Amino acid sequence: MQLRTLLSVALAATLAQCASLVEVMSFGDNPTDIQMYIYVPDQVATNPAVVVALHPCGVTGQQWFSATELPSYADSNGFILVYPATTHLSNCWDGLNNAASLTHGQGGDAKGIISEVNYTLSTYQGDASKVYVMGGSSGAMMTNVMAGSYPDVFEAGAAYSGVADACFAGTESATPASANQTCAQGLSHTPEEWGNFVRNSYPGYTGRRPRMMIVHGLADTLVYPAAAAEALKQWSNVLDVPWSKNVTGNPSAEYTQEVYGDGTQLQGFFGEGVGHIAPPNVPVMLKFFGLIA
Ligand SMILES: *[C@@H]1O[C@H](CO)[C@@H](O)[C@H](O)[C@H]1NC(C)=O
Ligand SMILES: *[C@@H]1O[C@H](CO)[C@@H](O)[C@H](O)[C@H]1NC(C)=O
Ligand SMILES: *[C@H]1O[C@@H](CO)[C@H](O)[C@@H](O)[C@@H]1NC(C)=O
Repeated sequence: MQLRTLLSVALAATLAQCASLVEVMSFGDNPTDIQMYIYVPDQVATNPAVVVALHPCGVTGQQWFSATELPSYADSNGFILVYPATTHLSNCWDGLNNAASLTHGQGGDAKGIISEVNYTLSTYQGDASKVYVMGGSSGAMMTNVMAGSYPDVFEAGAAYSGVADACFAGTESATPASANQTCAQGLSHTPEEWGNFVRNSYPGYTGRRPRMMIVHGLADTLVYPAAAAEALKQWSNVLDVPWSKNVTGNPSAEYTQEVYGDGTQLQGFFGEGVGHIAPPNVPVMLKFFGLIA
């Protein structure tokens, strides 16, 4: 009996020390009724960086939390993870409406995501100059949308198996079941046209733009690899960094890295035999973000 009490006290103490993903019910302006989950590591840094992680279609925030190594890196490096989640459009993000997510301050899921960032920065005294966004598939598409509509918020982004910002503009939905797959099958524009979509999503903005990493599998038959090539055309134009070289076998044998400029602003990775979704290589991403050495 005493031993059991002792054990349960010890267990409770262990659990109390063990950070977990928790839902935040109220976090500000939320026009499309998205959800917010947050992971604050036990050893949170002073003025922590914030990484927003956007789930693929059909997946919950909790499932995306379990899908990558981000939580263990948050534990060892003290940054906060935010997992927005949507239950609408088959759990796909709504990066398709010029009157909402595709325009700065106009609403949509994007505005709820920005409210989650604001809530996190103010609640945990986060560093507003170190806010990052990453995502897989629909989350990658939304990563490019967030970087386009809110360049003032995000320092850098990483998109795994997504499409360029505004690629879905004017479609009825951005789910894999939509009749209109023009975008996912590699809708092509000139770099200048793609760049204009980004510039038009925040007219008059002249500040810095998020640095971007674009990752895609060459064996992806759902969102064609051409979609990632289009996203690279877009950010190359917006960030004004030309392609400079390819490095084969980086970070692993199946990948070729496309370096733009000196690689600090823009990088692409294409994986031979890699399907949908290209698995996020978390340390490579965090090095690009500047969150680990
Ligand atoms: C987030 O915070 C910024 C800076 O304080 C503010 O301009 C913006 O309106 C806020 N956005 C939302 C959606 O709450
Ligand atoms: C299909 O989607 C593209 C954008 O991805 C859009 O430009 C085009 O107008 C859409 N086609 C139809 C028939 O709605
Ligand atoms: C990198 O090089 C450019 C220019 O030669 C090609 O157009 C790309 O296809 C190539 N990228 C990959 C992944 O091989």
